[in-house]
Amino acid sequence: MTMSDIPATTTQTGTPVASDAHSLTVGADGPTVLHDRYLVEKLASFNRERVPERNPHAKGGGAFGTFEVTEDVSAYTRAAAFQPGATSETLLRFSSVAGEQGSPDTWRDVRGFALRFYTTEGNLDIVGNNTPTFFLRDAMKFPDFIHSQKRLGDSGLRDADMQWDFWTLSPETAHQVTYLMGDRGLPASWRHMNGYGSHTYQWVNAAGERFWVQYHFLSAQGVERMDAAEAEKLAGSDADYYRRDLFDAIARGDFPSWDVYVQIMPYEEAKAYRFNPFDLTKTWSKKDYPRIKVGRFTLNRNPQNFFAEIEQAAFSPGNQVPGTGISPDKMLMARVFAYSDAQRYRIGANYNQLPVNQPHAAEVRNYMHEGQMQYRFNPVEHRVYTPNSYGAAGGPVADAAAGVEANWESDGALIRSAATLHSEDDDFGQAGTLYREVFDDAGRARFLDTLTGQGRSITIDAIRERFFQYWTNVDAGLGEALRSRV
Ligand code: HDE
Repeated sequence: MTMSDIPATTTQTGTPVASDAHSLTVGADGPTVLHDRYLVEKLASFNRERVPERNPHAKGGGAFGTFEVTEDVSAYTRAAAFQPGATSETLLRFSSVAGEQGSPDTWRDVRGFALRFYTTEGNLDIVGNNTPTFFLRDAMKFPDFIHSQKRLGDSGLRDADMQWDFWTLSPETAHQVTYLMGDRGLPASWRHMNGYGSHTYQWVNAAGERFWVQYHFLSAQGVERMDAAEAEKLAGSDADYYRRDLFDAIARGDFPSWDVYVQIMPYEEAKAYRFNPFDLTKTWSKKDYPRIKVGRFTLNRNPQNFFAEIEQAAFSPGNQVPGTGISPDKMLMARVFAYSDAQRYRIGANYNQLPVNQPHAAEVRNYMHEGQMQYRFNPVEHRVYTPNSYGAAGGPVADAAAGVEANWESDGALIRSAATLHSEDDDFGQAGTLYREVFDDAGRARFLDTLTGQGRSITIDAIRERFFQYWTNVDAGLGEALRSRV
């Protein structure tokens, strides 16, 4: 039988190979020869299939879509992607934080919500979570925090003692831990959760006026939770439950969407706001700064290749565009360094040349070149340096008017300090409000059950005592209830 209608397998350099199954040997049972170049190439390629997984946010999934601006927010930003009627291609990657690549989707965790807009002014990445806050307010603590969520040095096991040891010694975690132990820690699916930029960012309008901004992405599917018992069952029976749910929904044409809102704070109001508006452990009151609608994005295209398009997707909060930018949030400033650094290690120096990471609606023009796996290159007449005297043919010239950057005034001595100047800055206040005023009775009951289980899993008395004190600081009644139940 001839198989000539099926194309022949080839080597990586395009030469047809004689067998998919048999190595070249000396006689039927003789030694395998080293010059079987196809066998060697196949095994070598296999050995190099994995890149280092993200540390954290290793387990995830994602899809592409379209963002459309339905309102007029041009008074606040000049970014082309946010002008009335503008549309941009988007990429959204969801993830869990602590688990590794193969870990069950339905373990309780905060969920990553990494959103990219491929805009005509370059890629804009808002790398957020399904919570509007975070555990910390200084990047110096981040590696320790993630270590405490991951695994013990000796046994390689996850460990409640180390999680609660870290949390209870770091009171600024209380607000986010309240979110985590509440219903947000177990969403019904990725489609049924909101996303948040979490940090304060800056917008700049065409007149150069500056605003502080918080992004909210509200699920059009509604926010739904999963029962703890169901989550535990799924963790065993369908570890990829969220990944499957998203992929299947898009494959059947049931496209999930999110409404994009912002809270806008006039630039000058930051100084006197009752909370430090750049403190990532806090939210801004929606009474003070109501949500303003911007538009909607819909996920309508599954990846064709998970590794190339999702595993190698390289987000960075530093990817901002003219009219958007970062703020003096210490965490955000550190993230601008950390993400690109992680990608250079994880994927390689030229990671931004990969199809998923290169801009799709803008051009790249600069004098950076070469390095491992260079793929893109400049037109032949470009100089390899700037300044040069060759005019437009010689290559690009930076333009201060085009490259509008977020900015703010800052002054002071170099210090290492937690000091803050805002009247209501504390660690437990907003956590208490979340528990008492945002959770409903049923949500509070579930929260108490979850914390009871957590408290019982602590094996060291001093840590358990701090656990009681931590929750007493959030709410005295809650602390008492836990003392009697754990
Ligand atoms: Fe991340 N974070 N992070 N993080 N994070 C990473 O980036 C980091 C923080 C978030 O789907 C890493 O490529 C530091 C806040 C998401 O690809 C790493 C600090 C928020 C994702 C990293 C933070 C996040 C990451 C892992 C403290 C929400 C997945 C490898 C200053 C507002 C993105 C990588 C994706 C991933 C560092 C804090 C969300 C190591 C240093 C706050 C959604 O670079």
